[in-house]
Parts: sequence; C-alpha cells; structure tokens
Amino acid sequence: MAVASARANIALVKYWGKRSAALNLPAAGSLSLTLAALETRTTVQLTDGPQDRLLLDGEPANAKATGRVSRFLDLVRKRADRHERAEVVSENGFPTAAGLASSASAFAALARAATAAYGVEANPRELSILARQGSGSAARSIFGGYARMHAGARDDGSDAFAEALEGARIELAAAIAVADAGEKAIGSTEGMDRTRDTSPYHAAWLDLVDRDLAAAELALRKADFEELAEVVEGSCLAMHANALAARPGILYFGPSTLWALERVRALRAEGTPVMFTIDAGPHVVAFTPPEHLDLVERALAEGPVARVITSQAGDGARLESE
Ligand code: 2P0
Repeated sequence: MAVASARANIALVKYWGKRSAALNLPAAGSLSLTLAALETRTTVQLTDGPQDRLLLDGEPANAKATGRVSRFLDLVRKRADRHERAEVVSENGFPTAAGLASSASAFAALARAATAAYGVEANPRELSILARQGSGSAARSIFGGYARMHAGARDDGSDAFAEALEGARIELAAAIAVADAGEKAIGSTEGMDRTRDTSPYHAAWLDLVDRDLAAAELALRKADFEELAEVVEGSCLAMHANALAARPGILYFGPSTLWALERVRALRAEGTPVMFTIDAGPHVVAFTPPEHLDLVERALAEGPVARVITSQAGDGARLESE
C-alpha cells in the first residue's frame, strides 16, 4: 500500500490548447505556483479483485472518474509489467465542488502513489510526464513553488514535462474568491478542443504564450511586481478572450468574477501588490506577497462570494508512506 500527497497549482501563465489528445500534449508551455492549502491525499492498494475501484472523498466514484483513473493506472501497470487491479482512495482537503484545480493535485498524488505501489522507479521528470497523461496541469503539481511546464516538440511526449523554476525573487501567497456554486462549467479538455477548432484567435494566443512565459520569468527574477501583474492578468484575460471567441463561446465568468477582478485592480491602484487570475470557472485567484494576504482576504470577503480560501505556496508531490 502506498500513500502520497500533492497540492494543486494555479497557473500564472495559462495553458489552453493541446497539440495531441492521445498523450495529452500541450500546445504551449505554462508557469504555475503550487498551493499548500489545496491538498489531495491518495492511497493505492493493489487487490486481486477483477477491476479498479475508486473512492473519492469517502464515496464510490462514478464510472467516468473511475475509468479515467483506471486508464491512468494502465500506464503504470504497463511500465511495471504487472496486472493487479487497485483500490484507490482519494481525499481532497478542499471543496472539490468548487472546481479548484482538483485534477492537478489528484493526478500528481496518484502518479506518486501508483508508481510506488507497483514498484516503478520514476524520477521527478518521469513523474511529471506520467502525471501529464492524467491531466495537463498535474505535470506541474509534481513540483513545489513555481513550476515551468514545457510544451516539448516530440511526438512521444518525452520532452513535455514541468520542472521547478529557480531564481524567482517574488514570494506569492493566494486568496481565492470562491463563487457560489452554479451551473457546472464546460470542462477544460472540451473547452480547449472547441477553442482550438473554432476560435479565430487561437493562433495569436499560442504566439502570445511564449512571450508571456519569458516576460513572467524575467519579472520573477528581477522582482518586478508590476511587470509580473501585467503579464499574469494579460495571460488570463487573453486565455478567456480566446475561449470567448470559440463558437459557441465559452464563458467561465460569473457575477462575482467581475466584482473580484475590479476589487483586485482597485487594491493595486491603492498600493497593495496584488494581481488576479481565473481558471476554467468563476473563481478569482488573487496572488499577493504573504504579508498582504490578510488584507486581500478581508477585501475579497466583502464581496458577493461564497468564501475566501487562503494559501501559502506549497510543496511538490511526495510519498507519505508505503
Ligand atoms: C492552467 N487550466 O494552466 C489552465 C488554465 C485551466 C485554465 O490546465 O485537459 O484539467 O486534463 O489536460 O489540466 C486545466 O486543465 O486539463 C488547466 P487536461 P487540465 O491551469
């Protein structure tokens, strides 16, 4: 039996678009921060049962989620040349209904626990490549702090992995303005495919990512907060502009999203170093240095949001026991 933990990450320079669905290869790189508070713990126990089983937050998972985990375990079994089925128990220490990047922490923890349970040796880069095949953003959650995902160019995906970004001189924490749970948003994979197939802005978006990655890394190394905020907010808004331009358009924002964006910009105009980003859902993530986190949390909590989750930067995936 192997137990592993991993923490979700939020991208500062966004991933939106795949170059291959089969190996889940991203069409461009991305840059993220792993967050301590968004933790998943996963246990993998080999069984002699006829099929894989998945328990998610104490409940048997549906066929879709179980199938996704089973296909992921097939990758590990193939490498191990073993055939036993597994019982997977996964617990999120944060509300999954909120859609907060739970696939990133889930597949990073599963990659770590499953390789240990099946006796597969894997270094962090190999774990990142494996986790990517469960969920693109999970490749980044193998690492703590800032992680840089490489799109790679090879067909076999061997150069599409994340690694820790060294030399950053801006420390960030996060306050997440969680919107009231509404309609379930369109999933990332479907949203990316529709955007690639129908948005007139997709090529321009892919061109922008490389420039934003270089600018964000430079701003982090120079400790230029204003420059970083401009790139991070720009990457987020360009990603959403691209998704909005798909047919039919994909709109992730809800009423509280716009309120929180304006609040973050007003705070920054008043002198608080803070910047926003938004994933494939209505929640707004405000990044700010740890010493300003309380102020940003209080400001966001005044708005039409369900709750505010705060987090410091977090560690990469790790084996807790085996
Ligand atoms: C990101 N997102 O960079 C972007 C920004 C959401 C918005 O990566 O299809 O669930 O499983 O590879 O990892 C969410 O995408 O997508 C995501 P798949 P995943 O964080």
